[in-house]
Amino acid sequence: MTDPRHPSVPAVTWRREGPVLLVTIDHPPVNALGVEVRRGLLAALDAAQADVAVQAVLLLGKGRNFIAGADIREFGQPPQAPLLTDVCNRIEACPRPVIAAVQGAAFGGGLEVVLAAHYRLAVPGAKFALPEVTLGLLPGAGGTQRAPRLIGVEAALKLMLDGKPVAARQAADLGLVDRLATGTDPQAEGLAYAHELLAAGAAVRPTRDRAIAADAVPAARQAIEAARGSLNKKHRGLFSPARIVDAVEAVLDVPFDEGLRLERSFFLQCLDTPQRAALVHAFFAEREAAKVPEAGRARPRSLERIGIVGGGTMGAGIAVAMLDAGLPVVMIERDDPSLARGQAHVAKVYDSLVQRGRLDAAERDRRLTLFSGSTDYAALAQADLVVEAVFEDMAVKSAVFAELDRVCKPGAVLASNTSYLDINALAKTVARPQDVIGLHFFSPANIMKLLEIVVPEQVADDVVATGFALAKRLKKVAVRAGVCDGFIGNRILAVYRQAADYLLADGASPYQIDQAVRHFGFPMGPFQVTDLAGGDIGWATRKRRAATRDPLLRYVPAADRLCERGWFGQKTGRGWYLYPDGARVGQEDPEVLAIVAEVRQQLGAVQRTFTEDEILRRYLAAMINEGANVVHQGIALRPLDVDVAMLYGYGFPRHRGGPLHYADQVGLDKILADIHEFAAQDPHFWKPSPLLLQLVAQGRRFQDLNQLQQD
Ligand code: 3H9
Repeated sequence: MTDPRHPSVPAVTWRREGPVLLVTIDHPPVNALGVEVRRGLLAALDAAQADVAVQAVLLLGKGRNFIAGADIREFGQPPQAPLLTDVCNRIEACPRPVIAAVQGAAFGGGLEVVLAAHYRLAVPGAKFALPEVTLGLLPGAGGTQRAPRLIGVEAALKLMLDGKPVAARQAADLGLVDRLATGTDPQAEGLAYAHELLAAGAAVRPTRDRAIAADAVPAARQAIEAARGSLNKKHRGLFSPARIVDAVEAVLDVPFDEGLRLERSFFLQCLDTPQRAALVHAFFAEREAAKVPEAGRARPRSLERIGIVGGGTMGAGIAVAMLDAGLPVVMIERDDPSLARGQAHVAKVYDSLVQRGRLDAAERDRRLTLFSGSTDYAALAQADLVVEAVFEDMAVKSAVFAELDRVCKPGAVLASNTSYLDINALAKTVARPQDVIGLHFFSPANIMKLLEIVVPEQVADDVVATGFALAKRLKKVAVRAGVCDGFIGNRILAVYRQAADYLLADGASPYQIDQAVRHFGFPMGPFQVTDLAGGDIGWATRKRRAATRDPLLRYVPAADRLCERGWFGQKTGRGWYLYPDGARVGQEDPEVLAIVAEVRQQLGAVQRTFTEDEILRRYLAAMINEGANVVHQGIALRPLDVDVAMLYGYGFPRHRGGPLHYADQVGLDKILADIHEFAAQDPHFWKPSPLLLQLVAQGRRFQDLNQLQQD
């Protein structure tokens, strides 16, 4: 069976070694179970049965992973025979023992192959998962029926509903694997195990024949009810988790084959949902975002030592992110007390991880040995990359860059963490503008997944490639952004935040807006976000922009009125919401509503009521329209970069795929019609993006622009 990407190499090969048929899946990059692999596996099983000398079959995956799962690219296309579920049934029905020897990932359909085998072995580093739920699916090749039979209903539900990998040791404890090998070569370990099994006369052990013991049934039913009960809380608005629970319940109620039929019908239902399409889009978009022209043209520079200038919340968070990735960090501050504060910030982050049981104390101490500080820029002489994270002021940042220009070795990457300043201008202040780049981390920098890599005019390709390599090392999702005020994310945020202010001015309450946005799937609404981040931050930005504000645009000073009272949100105990006694969840505040009413009166805005749907249409149209502008102006390379930024930095619900994917699903003509409708009342704010107009005129979608030619 040949692989379409490498036509001369068969995706599955087999050869007999003594009594054991070694069946190897070799389908780069991750041995996904595409049609050629499925056909290859059937052919290998035929070969096993045709050869009387074969007494056992050993399944192996070549490369770093056993099998990453079904080929996600096939979803949404007409299914091609054989189905994976039939392949798994054939594996299970093989009259000779089938052994799976796993290294790296056995995920999704990969784990279903393992479950269908008769014996399972894991080498160190093997990991097992049923992550279909993260793609809006359920295990569709027998996983919902075999996993509960093998490891029990409760554990199987957890595996399927969390979608998270378990390591080899835990898999063995669960009963998911029979043998933990000590050696790392799956072929050698698998062969030894196969010989051992043959010597012991081990028989085939179809998982389908296992039954849930009668005395385990009440607990299993309880686990199912508990899972069902928690769906609303843990998987709100999602389709596939409920079907997972239904499919697992079938294990208790119907024979295996009937269970498989139910599983298949639930799988097809899931496959058909917009949620599945959105989650698969998110999966690929995250990976595509790293494919930028510069990284295609140049290799990253080496990164061994990191410098960070500034020990505030941001600098400390970035330091922790680097230390967590095993990169040594030198922190620079202007004087000893500031340095001590910066170091204390870093220590505090680690101490809280230890307190919450997320890290053990020895590991914290080990990471902190990589951390040092200085008030002398000379300590950065050997740094390969320095991130400046000082006060957002051009003069202050240029002064730092002058120092970096003086002390850093040739070829060091000089990065700024600015969130809106002009990096082109900053780069021009040094003698090596080709080394200057923006690395826009999001707070808390050690937690938030998004990293905007801001690419100034003169930056060298290999510096951009280094930014992406760093993101990968930090396990962050990187998005390339051009230089403009706010780059991709904050620029779009400014516009939809403004739409929220207009909704407020025209009659919607902040609480109603937040609720509508939460119901759409964001973890928080815009007013809650302000309270969490601190209202003073936005206030400072508004003051800075006051002089250049477009006089034709309405200005809603409600947030200013709160800030003037010192109501900055959670940290001051009140903002848009009340937080009595340090509460994390806010309460609605009648005084805020009174202030809002006063502001509305001053503005003379015509008051009306809004339904939740109307609120969302405006909020999202503003987001989508500015997203289109960002693509149109080349600030984002492709629509998918906007989606990734909003998914990983701004809480856009993943099951909706990002604002531009969502717009495609709704229909761009509908979005445009909304914008025209809103523009009738406020033409200065609601101006359709030229890209949106163009796409609608051409009958195209954002998705059509997602193919990027690497040059
Ligand atoms: C399933 O199995 C359904 C079944 O129950 C039922 C069926 C009936 N398919 O992540 P990486 C590509 S649902 C196609 O950067 P890593 C990926 O796009 C599936 N392509 O590598 C990238 O391509 P490119 C359940 C896939 O080393 C390249 O491989 N399984 C798939 O950081 C490298 O990927 C999952 O959800 C796939 N399944 O991580 C597992 N997987 O180079 C998804 C990867 O062109 N995969 N690609 O950009 C993973 O979690 C990670 O890829 C893995 C490796 C941990 C395996």
